[in-house]
Amino acid sequence: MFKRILVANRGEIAQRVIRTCREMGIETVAVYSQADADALYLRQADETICIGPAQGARSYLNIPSIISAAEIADVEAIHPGYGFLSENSHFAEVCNSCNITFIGPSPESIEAVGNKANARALAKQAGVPVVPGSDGPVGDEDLALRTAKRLGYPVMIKAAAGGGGRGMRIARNDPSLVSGFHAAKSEAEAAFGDGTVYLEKFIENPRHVEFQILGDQHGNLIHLFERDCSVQRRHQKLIEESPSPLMTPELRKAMGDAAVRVAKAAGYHNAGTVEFLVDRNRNFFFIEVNARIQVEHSVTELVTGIDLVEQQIRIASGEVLSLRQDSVQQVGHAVEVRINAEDPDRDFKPSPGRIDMFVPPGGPGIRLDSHAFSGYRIPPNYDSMIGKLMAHRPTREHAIRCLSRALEEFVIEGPKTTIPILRKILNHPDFRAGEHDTGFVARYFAANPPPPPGRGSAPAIPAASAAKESR
Ligand code: MV4
Repeated sequence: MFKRILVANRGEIAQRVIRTCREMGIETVAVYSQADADALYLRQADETICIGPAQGARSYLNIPSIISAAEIADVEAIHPGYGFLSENSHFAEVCNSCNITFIGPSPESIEAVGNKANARALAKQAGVPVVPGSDGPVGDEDLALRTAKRLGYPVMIKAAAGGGGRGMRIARNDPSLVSGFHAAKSEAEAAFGDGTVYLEKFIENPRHVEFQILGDQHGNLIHLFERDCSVQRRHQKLIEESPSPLMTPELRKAMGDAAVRVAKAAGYHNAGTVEFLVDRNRNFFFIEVNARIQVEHSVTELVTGIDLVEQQIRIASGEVLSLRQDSVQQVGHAVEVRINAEDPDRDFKPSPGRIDMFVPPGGPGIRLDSHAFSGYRIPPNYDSMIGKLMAHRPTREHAIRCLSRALEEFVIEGPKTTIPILRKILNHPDFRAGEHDTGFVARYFAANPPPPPGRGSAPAIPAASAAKESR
């Protein structure tokens, strides 16, 4: 087992990785940017190294800085967290060539699944249902038009190098297909340096269901059941839960087997996620693989009792997976909300700055993973998530009530947060019924438009209720 690990990330996930390392008796080296110098989780690390200025490109994405820190601090491995360098095959390769273990998949599997057209082909070969679509990349207008004719409109144009909603276009007729084809291509070329696109039939308002997988370096691969992430806004997840309310035992078995087949076809080791769309008739279709630990991994930890970061570290050190498929069980129901410093009344505009008061909730069934505290200054340079609040209870109904209660307890004064909108969604009849799909948040905001700028959200309020304003 490793003696010393460098954590190449910040915020919630840096703290999360440090916590598990400490429980495992592994020393940690935390790297930080100048903007994060005051972060409290740095105190839990055995050593801290500043790797550059605030801008991500010059710190958390700066490969030479991070590798230098790793060499100076003499670590054996690097945990990349999520985002930043976590799915960068070049970084994984550089780590390996410097004799530092990258705690993640091999560079080859990162590449195999990072190209979504390739991942789709792998899934198809493995006998896993994919969305009806093009046979590989679509190189020109003519092939795009012929493919769309075969599929029938509407279709989706997707960037092979994209994912998470970037570089996608919907087309409902020939002219919009032609313009969308070129738009998606140039957007992907500019964003990823790769303009490859492919086509899929557009599934209207699907559910987003993903399976957590774990594979070791010896060919053992299992799944840890599903998460439902259908409550999203512009491809940002707001709420995640496990189990999925739409799941049946038969569907779970079929999708879990499919997730394992896709990951095996990619020679995957590490923790990972296999994403599916599920349509109205409970047909499921593979869409992509995420080659990292995800933000929402913790709902899986709650229902399975398995520490996924610990598993990642054990797998990277070469251990044989100690878990078998039939020893993993889903117990109870876990729901997670992402607390972001954003203003839901201002189109989720980031709301960085000082947290004047931070009173975390607690009590039975609650887990809070957050690096924030009273007096913490949220830097404007990174994504705005300041924590994840989760409830784990015997039933979905109970978990939602528990989480709702905890959100009411939660006091964050200073920045605007997503807490008020999360409370409204948790109490919404469609969410309570588990009948929401990926169109739910858009429909909610269409029915409940935010107040116009300058009025409505900031009335003169009595001092007694002022403390509740950011809730
Ligand atoms: C789709 C789709 C409908 N049909 N593909 C968005 C993010 C990326 N992971 C895949 N996405 C979608 N792909 C086909 N063929 C609808 C979405 C989609 C979506 C998917 C999951 C969760 C939320 C979403 C919100 C809008 C669109």
